[in-house]
Amino acid sequence: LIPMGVCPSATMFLLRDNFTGALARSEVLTCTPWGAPIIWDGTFDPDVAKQEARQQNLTMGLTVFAVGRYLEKYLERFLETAEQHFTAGQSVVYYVFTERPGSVPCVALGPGRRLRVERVARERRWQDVSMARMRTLHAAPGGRLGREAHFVFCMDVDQHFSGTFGPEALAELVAQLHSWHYHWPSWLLPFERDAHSAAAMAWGEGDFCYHAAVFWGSVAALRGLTAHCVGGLAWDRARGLEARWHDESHLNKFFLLPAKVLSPEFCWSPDFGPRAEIRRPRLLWAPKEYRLLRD
Ligand code: 2GW
Ligand code: MN
Repeated sequence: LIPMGVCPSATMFLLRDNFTGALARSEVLTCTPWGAPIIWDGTFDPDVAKQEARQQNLTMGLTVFAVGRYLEKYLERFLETAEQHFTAGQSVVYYVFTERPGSVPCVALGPGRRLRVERVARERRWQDVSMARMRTLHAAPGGRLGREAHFVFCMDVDQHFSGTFGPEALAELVAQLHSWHYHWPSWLLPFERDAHSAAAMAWGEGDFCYHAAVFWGSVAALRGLTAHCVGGLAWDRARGLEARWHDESHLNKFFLLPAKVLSPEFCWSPDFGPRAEIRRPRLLWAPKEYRLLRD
């Protein structure tokens, strides 16, 4: 487990975010050293969050890339389970980026929910497929997404929803604790250490490792994030470098002090087995089939 920390602004965020049971999770860290809440199951009232989002009449964008074999393999289940669990009852626009718009499965959508398909080029190397997402996401607010969505969730497609994923997760910019590493000491975290890379983290820098399979925020905040990552990726490429975890390394460099952090319950792998602190997983990773898919 992550050691318990002292949170200077605990009372403040209890009041501000209507936390009902933060003390019920005294066994886990519910606040970062810089005062940002870490959202665990039981530390928020889902109804309050839902009501607030409805009152503000927010539209959520959800972007997902399904290129090459990932389209047939993952997209349908991702969308079907999103319809069941992702901000139910609210206005949602899915943006599916693929090189084969005609092959996107027809998924029945609830009222107020739309799906848009955007064409992207297929990169040759898989590392480029993943990294090119940052460029596409950076350009996206210039199109329909910028006019339609207030908040944008960016997700990997090789996962599916297994529990309510909703407004409790909203904030200007949110990072997901990586469920591989949340209980590791920070010096072991797999940050980029090559000082020549734009994603390089100095020893002692970076308290947590964040997962690029889910990040989100306001459209404006995401423009800042994607600009940073696009710039970092270009910097590295110009020097013949590629960060250890590609776009994820640059995301971690950007996310030194995120305003809100989600517990690993929100993006969990069933392969880890049951753990006392993981109560209700919200997104589950598909089994990694790297050998099969990366050739
Ligand atoms: C990527 C790697 C190897 C083979 C295929 C692909 C691939 C990815 C692809 O053929 N088609 C495709 O649409 N993608 C998209 O990129 C898809 O949305 C997928 O979920 C995403 C990231 O690739 P993924 O899920 O295979 O990589 P992970 O789960 O190991 O991801 C983490 O690390 C990546 C960088 O290495 C990214 O930062 C990712 O966001 C992280 O979760
Ligand atoms: Mn993935």
